[in-house]
Amino acid sequence: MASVAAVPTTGCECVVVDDDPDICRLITHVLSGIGVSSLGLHSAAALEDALNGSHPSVIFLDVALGRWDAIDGIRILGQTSYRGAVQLISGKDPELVGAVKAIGEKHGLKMLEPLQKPFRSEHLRRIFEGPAIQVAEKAPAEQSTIPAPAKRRADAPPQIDLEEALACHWLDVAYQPKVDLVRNRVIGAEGLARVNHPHHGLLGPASFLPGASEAALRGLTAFVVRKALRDWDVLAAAGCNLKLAINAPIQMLLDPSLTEVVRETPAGKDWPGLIVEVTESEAVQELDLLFEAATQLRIYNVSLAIDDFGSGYSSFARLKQLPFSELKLDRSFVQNCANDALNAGICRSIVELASAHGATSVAEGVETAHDWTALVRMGCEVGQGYYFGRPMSVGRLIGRVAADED
Ligand code: G
Ligand code: MN
Repeated sequence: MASVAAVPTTGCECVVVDDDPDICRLITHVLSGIGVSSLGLHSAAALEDALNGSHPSVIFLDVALGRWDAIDGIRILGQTSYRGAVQLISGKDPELVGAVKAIGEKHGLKMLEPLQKPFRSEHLRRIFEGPAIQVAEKAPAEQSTIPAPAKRRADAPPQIDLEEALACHWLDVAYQPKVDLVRNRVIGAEGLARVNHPHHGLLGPASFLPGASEAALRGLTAFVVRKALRDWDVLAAAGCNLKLAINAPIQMLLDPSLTEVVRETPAGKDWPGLIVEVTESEAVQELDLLFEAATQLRIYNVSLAIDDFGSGYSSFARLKQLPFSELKLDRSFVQNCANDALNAGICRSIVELASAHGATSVAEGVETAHDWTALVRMGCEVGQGYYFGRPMSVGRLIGRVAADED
C-alpha cells in the first residue's frame, strides 16, 4: 500500500546535500522564495544527525559529494526508514544518475526524476507544483551480508599467511601489459598482486588468498588499489598514460572500504580511471549488491571488468544488468583458439556478447601469434598473455611502452 505525504507548504522542511556551497545556497534561496524552509549540508555523513527527530519532505542529494556520494546518502536514508522524497541532482552522465536512482528505489526510497546540473530555479519550483508525493511503503531493510569468500582457481602452490605478508611488507604488484590487438600497442595493464617471500620466492594469489581473513583481504585490496594509483602517477610522469586494472575478491567490492580507499586519493588531471576485475563466478552470486557497489565506484571513474568470463557457466542474461566495461575471455578458451573449433566458437560468442553490451572484449592468456591472429579475425579488441608480456615491474612496463613507440 502506498501512503501519501503532504506536499511541502510553508514551514515544511527540505534538506539539501551538496558539497558545493554555491549550489547549496542557490537551492535553499530558491526554496525560501517559495516558502519552503531548508537546511544545507555538505556531506552525506551529516544526514543522519539532520534526520534525528526531523522529517523533511524532500531531500536534495548531489550524486558526487567529494569524499561522499549519493549512494552513501541512500544507504543512510534506507536505514533510517526515511519516507519523504529524494531528489538527485547531478552533472554526471544521466545513465549513471539513473542507476543511482534505481538503487534508491531498491532501498525502498521514493526517488524523484533526477535534476541535471546546470538547472534553473523554475525546475526546483516545479518539484513542489506537482501532485502530492506518493511515498512507497518502506520494504523491510535487507541485511546486506558479506558472502563467504568464493574459491578462485588454485593449483596447490605453497600456502602462506596474508596477514604476515602484509605486516612484513612482502607484497608487491606486477603489471601485465594489455595490448590493442589490431595496432599491437600497449593500452593498459593488469596489476597482479605478488608476494616476495623470503623462503618461497615470488608467489601469486593462489598462495595467499585461500583462507585469508576478511581483514587481511581488506588490507590486500587497499594495498593494491593505493599502489595502482601511485604507479599510475609514475607511468604518467614517464609519458605512459595507461589505464590500470586490479583484481578484487567480490566481498571487497561489497565492502565500503574499497570506495574509501579510492576517494582518499585525489585523481590526477588526465587519470583515465581504474578497472576493478571481479570473476564471473563471484559476480553472479551477489548481483544486486554488486550493481550497487559498481555504480558507486563509477562515480569515482572506477569501472568493472568481468574476469575469467566463460569459466563460470553463468547465464549472461543475469550478468548483463551489471554496469561492466570489460568482458575478459577466460584463457582456457583463448588458448589454441586458432586450431580448436570449439574454443574459437566460444571466443567468438563472448566477443559478440561484449560488443552487444558496449563493453570491451579482452582475451587473457594469449600465448601464440596464431591465437593472436585468430582473435583479431573474431573482432576481439584487446589481449594479454605471455605472447605480449609477462607480469612486470612499473619500470619494465615503461620500457615496454617505449619499445612500442620505436
Ligand atoms: O585471474 P586472472 O585471469 O586475473 O589471472 C591472471 C593470472 O594469469 C596471472 O597470475 C598471470 O601470471 C597468469 N597469466 C597471464 N598471462 C598468461 C598466459 O599467457 N598464460 C598462462 N598460462 N597464464 C597467464
Ligand atoms: Mn584478472
